[in-house]
Amino acid sequence: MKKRQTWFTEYQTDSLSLGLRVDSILRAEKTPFQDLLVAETETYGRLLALDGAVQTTDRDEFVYHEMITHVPLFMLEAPKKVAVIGGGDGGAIREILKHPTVEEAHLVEIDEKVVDAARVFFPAISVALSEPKAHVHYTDGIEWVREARDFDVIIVDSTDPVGPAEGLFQAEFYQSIARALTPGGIMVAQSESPFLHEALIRQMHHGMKTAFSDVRMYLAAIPTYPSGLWSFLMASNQSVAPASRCRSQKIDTRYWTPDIQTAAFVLPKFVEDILG
Ligand code: AG3
Repeated sequence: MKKRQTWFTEYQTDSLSLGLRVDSILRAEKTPFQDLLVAETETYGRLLALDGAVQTTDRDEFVYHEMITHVPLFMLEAPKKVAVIGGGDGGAIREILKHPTVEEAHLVEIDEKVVDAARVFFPAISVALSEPKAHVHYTDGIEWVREARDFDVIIVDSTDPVGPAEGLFQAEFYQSIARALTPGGIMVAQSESPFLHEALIRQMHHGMKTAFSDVRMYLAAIPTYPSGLWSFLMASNQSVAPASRCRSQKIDTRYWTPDIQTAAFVLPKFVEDILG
């Protein structure tokens, strides 16, 4: 008898989808904020989806988590206080805590159920959440940032700009992040795909320019995200360059290298054109 096939499909746009064959569904629940799904896929290992959108898979999570953290952290000689808004799976915190100067890594996640699923089903991603330097806050990132001060790096590891994450893509939020950073502090936000989300990227770029003097984009290849080409916007009120420790400090990574640190900012022409 032929084995019945189950597929997970993300409808990325009205006319585009990604399908992954699934061995089993490990968790499917409605949290107070969103639909959460954990499935075992054949090609990419365990998958976490929120409202039908892939957030992370065991096989390609390293690209996103290394790139959203090490790129800003290696711009500074000695980052001490770092916050992640969203990112309830803990992958960004794991990478941040590889930097020995970091004293506090705060995770600000609105949905406790995401952290719970990560602890149960993604032990290798959530591993650092119980370290003493990790502080987990279950609250709205927008409100939390209003009170936050003296952060060296703030990372916006959000879902797509629908539902709970919408406000994380607005100019007011970036202004409030600017107030929460040290004078040379840096913010980074995941900014979706240059192939599919041109208007959103422009909106984010303009929004960040209202709060920061230096806004730059960098890219990484993430196969399970829409189009596979993903972007990040980095902003600061001082012009930043890779710190010298970027080449000397040994850090265990699989995507990030000192050369990637600079190469990721080299943009294809069509991406430069989006930013204008
Ligand atoms: N943040 C999600 C990036 C957006 C993916 N979008 C999509 N699949 N439509 C990732 C959280 C990982 N810590």
